[in-house]
Amino acid sequence: MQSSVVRITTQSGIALIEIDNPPVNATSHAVREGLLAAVAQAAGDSAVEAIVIAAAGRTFVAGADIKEQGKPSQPPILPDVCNAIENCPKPVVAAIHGTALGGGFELTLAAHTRIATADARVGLPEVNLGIIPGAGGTQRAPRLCGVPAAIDLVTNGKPLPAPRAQALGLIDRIAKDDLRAEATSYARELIGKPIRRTGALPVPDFDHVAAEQQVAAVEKKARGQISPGKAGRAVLMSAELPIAEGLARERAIYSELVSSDQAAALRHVFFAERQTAKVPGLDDVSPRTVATIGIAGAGTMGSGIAVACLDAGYRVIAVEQNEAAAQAGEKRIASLYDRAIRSKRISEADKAERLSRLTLAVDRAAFAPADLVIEAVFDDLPVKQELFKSLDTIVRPDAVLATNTSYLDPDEIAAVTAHPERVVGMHFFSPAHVMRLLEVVNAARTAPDVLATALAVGKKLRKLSIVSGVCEGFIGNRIYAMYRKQCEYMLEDGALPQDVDAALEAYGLPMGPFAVNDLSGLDIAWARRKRLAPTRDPRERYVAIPDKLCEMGRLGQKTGAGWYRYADGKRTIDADVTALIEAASKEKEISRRQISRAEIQARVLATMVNEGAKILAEGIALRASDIDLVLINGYGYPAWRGGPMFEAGRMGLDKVLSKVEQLAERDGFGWEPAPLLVELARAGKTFAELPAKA
Ligand code: 3H9
Repeated sequence: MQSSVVRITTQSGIALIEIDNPPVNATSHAVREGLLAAVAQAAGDSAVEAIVIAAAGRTFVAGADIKEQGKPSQPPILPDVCNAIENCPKPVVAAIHGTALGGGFELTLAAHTRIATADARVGLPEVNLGIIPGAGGTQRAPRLCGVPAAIDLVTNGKPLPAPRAQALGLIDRIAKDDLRAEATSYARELIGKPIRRTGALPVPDFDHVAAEQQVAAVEKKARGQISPGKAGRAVLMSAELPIAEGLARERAIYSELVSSDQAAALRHVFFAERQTAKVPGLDDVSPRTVATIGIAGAGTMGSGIAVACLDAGYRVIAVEQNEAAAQAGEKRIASLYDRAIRSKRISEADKAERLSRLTLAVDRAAFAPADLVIEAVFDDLPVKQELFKSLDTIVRPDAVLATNTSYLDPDEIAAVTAHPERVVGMHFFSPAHVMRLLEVVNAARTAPDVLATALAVGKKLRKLSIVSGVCEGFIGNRIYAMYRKQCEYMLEDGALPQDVDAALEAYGLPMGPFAVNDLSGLDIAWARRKRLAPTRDPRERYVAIPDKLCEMGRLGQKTGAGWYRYADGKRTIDADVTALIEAASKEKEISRRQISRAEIQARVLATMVNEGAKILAEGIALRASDIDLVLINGYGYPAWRGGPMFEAGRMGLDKVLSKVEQLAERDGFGWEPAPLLVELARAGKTFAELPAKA
């Protein structure tokens, strides 16, 4: 047999079929072809008594080849390969190391037994790609682990550690030492014994009402994403249909979803995330070593950053202004860990170990051993400048200084230091130990290895780091500020906060912008508006409603009222706000009109895309897909729409441009169509077609 990606070797009656398709052994066409031929060869070879399927390199098979998805499938298709494995007359053992995901795990479910290394992980993450398992996962997994566990597995898409998978019945054995050798002796044990075919097993009894509720809860939580509900329902089907019919139905659902808009969007997100690691100019640059991180400020943000750093294994030195603030910070950090213990994410011992790496101090001199200091102090330029200046005399000259500012100019902060080249932005999102997004701000004088250090730390913190250039608000808050403005314009034009929120929640956002604003507090943006007031162009359309709310002491949930009223913590519509908004329209002589959900959604998308195009043209973002990831991971934009720049491309940029032109006509100054958007729309192109940055 000749295959460049699947090898077969036979020794003492055991055939070893080895998949070797770097980097992650995806089941691309050549692998499927090679595997099918290898299984047939082993089955027909009288010298072979049992078979081991294993993979070369760093991992077992990470799934079907995502690059092939959405294109016509070339036979043999993976379900046929899996069926051939399951029907093989000789015992087949799958030997798993690294990760066996999606189609990779499905191959092993079709094998007759599974053995894995203790650190291996297995799972069915297809829902994250907008599809359901398409090679038997939804039909074979429930036969091994039962319906409720299988629903969890296919709907949340999270991989399971091998020992957990073994406890559920998905894996039969954990290798103690040498996976290949133990898999081989396992295969030998099975010779002559009856073969256990997963597809022939009955689905264990389960509570049908509870399982139905489990899937209904998944559908409700999915906020418009189709795949999780479909995956859950496919598992339910396994209990109703014979295996062959179940497999055929699963395949039909898979085929329908794989060519859907949602799947295309989620594939875009998958590859966009992998792109973020590729930053021009950093190919041969090594990051500086970081073991100890200083954090200036242990308030809400500082504590969250501290927890993220402790979780990643760093030593942390947090400095507060006085004893009381330091103690409050320590308590806050401990309580974040207590919450993690209550939700069973960590143990008491984990908390103790993490806190043992934390030092709290009131003297900045404590930062001396830090390799990196991240400031999370009040977002005020003189405060941050004074801090950075003082750090010059405390930390080593090669220690990196990072500012967590959301709106200030890192160049102005760097300018007061002796070594501006070691200053970088690390803009965390609150709560910093939870939110996955990190904007890494490449300031004008940031040295390449300093940028690389911030990215390496971000990776260790398991954040999705997106490089941003310097501008007011960086990528995320700059777009957010514009879209918030547009939402406020809609209030004057005729909508109410609850209309805008409902329209955007229907679009897929977890929470509308006015509800979010109430949650985070209206005072932050108020302070910023006051700061920008002297330089605001008088030609700009300005909505004074939020200022009025702030002046009335309505700062959001914390004061019991903002855009809404919060009686007993429950959000209710407030007639006073409606009256205030109607009065604002009247004052500007705007005749209020009904604004449809579709119009609200279109105006928001147009705003995001127009500002995104400006950000791209200015070189603030490296690529359009980075903008998509910022909006998805920091602002709740639904991943299944692929992000605003992708969504715009799908709809056609000409359509988005005509909406932008309407905004420009109505809202005037600051709303001019971005020249890049105009250029691409006229050429019939999308943002994805822009050449990559060198
Ligand atoms: C499926 O299986 C459907 C079936 O049910 C139905 C079939 C009929 N395909 O992430 P990394 C590339 S759907 C193609 O940086 P890590 C990736 O783009 C699939 N390429 O490494 C990158 O390339 P580049 C279900 C893939 O160590 C390189 O490999 N499976 C695939 O941080 C390294 O990736 C999944 O959803 C793929 N399947 O993480 C698993 N996977 O260097 C998806 C990776 O050019 N994969 N690449 O940028 C993962 O979760 C992670 O890649 C993994 C490794 C954990 C495996």
